Amino acid sequence: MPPATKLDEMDISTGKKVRLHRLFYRFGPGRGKTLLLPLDHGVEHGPSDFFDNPDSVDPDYIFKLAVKGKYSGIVLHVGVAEKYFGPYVGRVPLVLKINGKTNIPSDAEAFSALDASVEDAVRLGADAVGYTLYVGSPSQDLDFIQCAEVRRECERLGMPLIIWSYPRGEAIEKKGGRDSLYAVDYAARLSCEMGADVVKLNEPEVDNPKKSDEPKQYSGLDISLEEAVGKVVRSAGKTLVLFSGGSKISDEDLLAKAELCMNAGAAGLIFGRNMWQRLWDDALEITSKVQDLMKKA
Ligand code: FBP
Repeated sequence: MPPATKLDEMDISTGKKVRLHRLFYRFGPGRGKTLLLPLDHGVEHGPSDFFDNPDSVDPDYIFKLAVKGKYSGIVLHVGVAEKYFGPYVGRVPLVLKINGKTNIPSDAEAFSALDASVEDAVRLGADAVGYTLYVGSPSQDLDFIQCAEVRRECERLGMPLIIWSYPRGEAIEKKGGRDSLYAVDYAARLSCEMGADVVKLNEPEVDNPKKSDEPKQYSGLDISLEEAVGKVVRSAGKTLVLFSGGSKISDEDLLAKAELCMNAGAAGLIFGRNMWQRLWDDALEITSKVQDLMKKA
């Protein structure tokens, strides 16, 4: 597998480098790897995600986990950042998620509207902004325009842009599904084309049933999961790739996923529900195991 892109190889402004340095070297596993703890689920899924571990409804609890677990950063929407970040300044970096949507309507025309700005991120002392781009959605034209405005603001203010690159909508379902290699590979490449410094992807599936409209280059592929993950990392080019955890899975499966992604060239992991849906001691234990394997990768 190709070595992951290093910060020094990225042609980015000094402001972006300073901030990415905190996320990839100063906090968390370091040595160019990042481990982020997202808490944007109150927007994306609503409070139902907090039922498994009732303590997790309190953002202060997630902050304590982020600090004690030595995460590289915590990902929040503006309201939670404004109300809870103060006591934790300097103890864990902030990534401000600046767009979002609820899961109440269907994903057919998925579009994530801005609820904050890059200037809010600067004001709050964030080290990056997060932006969700719905790849292949009928609303992607609007999304491209909104994303381009955010990118320009990021350039102006020296703020790294992390794109959550999510294939969504009926068209992608016909062409293999949102987690197919075709979809995730496209999402990886698109994030680079759109100017992301970092992209967050879901792990591609390699054993999903073939769909009739799937492009032939992908329907004929017979590759392992590790090769598929390596392929999407290459498609992202100099955009650093993070993989997400998804819904809660066993310790064994989560560690295997983390190891496979890191070995395939990922620059990091963004694991939310798999961490804070576990009770405190279990969450710290799995965090430390993930950190150990990231340090070795
Ligand atoms: P998880 O590790 O909990 O999956 O969090 C990563 C993340 O990208 C969150 O930032 C976001 O809220 C969530 O996944 C979206 O998940 P889904 O695609 O299942 O709606």
